[in-house]
Formats: sequence, C-alpha cells, structure tokens
Amino acid sequence: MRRNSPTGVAMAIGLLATSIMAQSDSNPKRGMAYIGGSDSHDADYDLLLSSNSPITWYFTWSPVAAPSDIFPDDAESRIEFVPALPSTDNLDDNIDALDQLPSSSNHLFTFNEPDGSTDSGGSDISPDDAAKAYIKKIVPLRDRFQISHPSVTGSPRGLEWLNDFNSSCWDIDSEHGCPADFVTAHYYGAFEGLSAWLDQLAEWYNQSGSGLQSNLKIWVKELALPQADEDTTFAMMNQTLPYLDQLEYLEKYAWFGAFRPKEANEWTGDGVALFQGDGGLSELGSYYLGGEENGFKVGQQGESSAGSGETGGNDDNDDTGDVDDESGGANDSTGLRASLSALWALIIATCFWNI
Ligand SMILES: *[C@@H]1O[C@H](CO)[C@@H](O)[C@H](O)[C@H]1NC(C)=O
Ligand SMILES: *[C@@H]1O[C@H](CO)[C@@H](O)[C@H](O)[C@H]1NC(C)=O
Ligand SMILES: *[C@@H]1O[C@H](CO)[C@@H](O)[C@H](O)[C@H]1NC(C)=O
Ligand SMILES: CC(=O)N[C@H]1CO[C@H](CO)[C@@H](O)[C@@H]1O
Repeated sequence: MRRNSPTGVAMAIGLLATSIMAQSDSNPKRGMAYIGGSDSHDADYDLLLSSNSPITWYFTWSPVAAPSDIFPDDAESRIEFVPALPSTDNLDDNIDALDQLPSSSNHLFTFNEPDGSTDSGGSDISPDDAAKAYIKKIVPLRDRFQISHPSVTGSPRGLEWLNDFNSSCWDIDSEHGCPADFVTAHYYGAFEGLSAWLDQLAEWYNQSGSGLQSNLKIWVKELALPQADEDTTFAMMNQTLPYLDQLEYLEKYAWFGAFRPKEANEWTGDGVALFQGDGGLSELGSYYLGGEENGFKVGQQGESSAGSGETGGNDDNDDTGDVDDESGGANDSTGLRASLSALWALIIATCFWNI
C-alpha cells in the first residue's frame, strides 16, 4: 500500500530510488548486534549472515565471539567480530579473552554507556575511573587493535561525560590524553535527532585535543526507534540507512537487535524486530538485508527452520565446523538435484498421461 505509484513520474522516482538503494546496499557498513542466549534462533542467522546479506561485521557487547554454529557456510571468516570491553568490572579477564580472537578482529569497542545506569544496560563508570583504566589497560592494546573511545548514550549527559573524561585523560597523561582510533555512537530515536547527535559528536571530535588520532570515523553501533509501531519504524529506517550509507565519516552501523517480536527488548518494544513471530523476515528485516534485490523477501525464513523446528544448533551436530559446512553445501545441491528429478519424473508422467 505504501508503495503505490499512481503516475509515471512517481514510477520514475520509484525506479531512481530503487537504483539508489541498490547502490547503498553494496555499501558494506551494516552490522549485526548479536544478543544470543536461549531466545535466539539459528534460522534467523542463516538469513542475517548468508552470503547475500550486506552484513560485514557484528558485536556481542563482550570480548567473546558468538558460537560458531550460528554461522552458515564460510560466514564466520567473512564477517568481522568486533570485541568489546564493556566495563571496568572484570577488565583484566576480558582483556585476556581477546587473545582467543582471530587476527581478522582488529577493532575494539570500549566501555558501554559509562554515563548510563547499570539498570538501563550502562556501565556507570565515573569519567575519572574510566580515564585511569583506559590509559593503563586499554591504550596498550592499540598495538593489536584500532580502539574506540567509550560509547556514551545519545543524550546531553553523554556529551558531558565525554567532556569530563577528556579532562581526566589530560590530567593523567598531559602528553597523550586518551588516544582513540575511532568513535562510537548510540542513538535511539527519530532520524532528525540521530543526525543532530552525529553532528554534535563530529564537532566535538573534530576539535584538537579530543584524543582522536585520525580523521573522524564514527560507528553507530546501537541504533533504533524505540516504542514505535512497525510502519513508523520502517519509515525511520528507510530514511536513516541511506543517509548513513552516504555519510562519508560514518564507517559502520548496526540496528539494535536481531529480534523476533516476542524476544524484543522490553524498552525498545517489538517495533524494532527484524523478524516476524514465526521467523519470517519483517519488512524491517528484509529492508536491512537489502530487500528483494539481494533475495530477501518479507516473510522468508532461514533454512534451519525447515522441517526440524527450533532446535537451536542441535540439528547441525556441529562438532567439526568446516567439514560439516561442506556437507551442508552438498546437501543443498543434492536437494536441488532431487527436486529436479522429481520435476522430470512429473513431466514424463504427464506426457504418458496425455497419450
Ligand atoms: C569533521 O571532520 C570531517 C573530516 O575528518 C568532516 O567530514 C566533517 O564534516 C567535520 N564535521 C564537523 C561538524 O566539523
Ligand atoms: C580536552 O581537554 C584538553 C585539556 O583540558 C583541552 O585542551 C581540549 O580542548 C579538550 N578537548 C575537547 C574536545 O574538548
Ligand atoms: C522509503 O524511501 C523511499 C525513497 O526515499 C520513499 O519513496 C518511500 O516513500 C519511503 N517509504 C516509507 C514508508 O517511508
Ligand atoms: C545454495 C548452496 O549453498 N549451494 C551450494 C551447494 O553445494 C555446492 C557444492 O558444495 C556449492 O557450490 C553451492 O554453493
């Protein structure tokens, strides 16, 4: 209904929009916010992480990667895992855990919403404590990773926290402050608010003495419109992603969550869901993956849901990752061959029937 194009002009505009969309879909900024746990569904990752999907990176809010068995075919080696050190709690253990990661992981997120309370998923760290831990324990990791400054909330408090953090950084190390290689942003709200927040961050980080060691590079690693219905949320996504795709200093972004409605975050509400209740792609989900041009239709389900129901990774019996992946591929073409011969048999039978 929303795509009716009653006139030729509207159709031409539609075609133009489609070709612009196609262009941005080849733009590999999109990522996946992996929440996991017992509520997650393997079938959904079959779609999100398939080779047609534009998703090139993901994160877990921790230094530990997602379980290998959620990845179809060669996705685990194609899609960069970006580890995070969410808090000053367990910081040493979390830093040790980084040793387990493959060399393809070369970006690192640091404290998660330090200006936010732990009740709302923040890490509630004073700017001074954060600066101390950052300089002592995180800066040395720049040998291995591109590191980001802490990810503040997209609120006025976020910018205040950054200002205080910056002062503490220079108090502690008057020569280097708190160096960072890139910047992260979180934003929950409408497009206008998001673009204004990015402008504010851009202006702040473009000042000398922000700690940023290169040209501005922002990753919007949490992004959604909370508490809105699906149509309103779709309109926001449809306006926001093309903007982020063309914004030069905007390196990567991730929609908040890879949810079905039932499991959606309570605070955001289920309007953010990329999937429908039965695991079919929602309109949002289909759009996020690049739509029908990439082969993602609304309602389409991932392969792991076919036949076996929702048994998580169990139906894979995935003890031997690579070997199993190959046999998975072989199965697909066997299935195709089987259905081709069934079709052939049907045609033959029909011929005889007609005689
Ligand atoms: C910040 O600098 C980048 C280049 O590094 C530029 O593209 C951007 O427009 C600047 N933004 C502001 C608000 O100064
Ligand atoms: C960070 O603090 C230093 C030292 O006080 C100051 O010179 C610099 O302007 C501050 N940076 C920003 C982006 O406010
Ligand atoms: C999505 O974006 C296209 C192109 O800008 C526009 O024509 C269309 O109306 C938008 N759809 C919604 C639901 O906002
Ligand atoms: C759809 C799919 O995964 N097809 C694969 C089936 O197996 C062959 C051979 O292993 C692959 O080349 C296909 O890509």
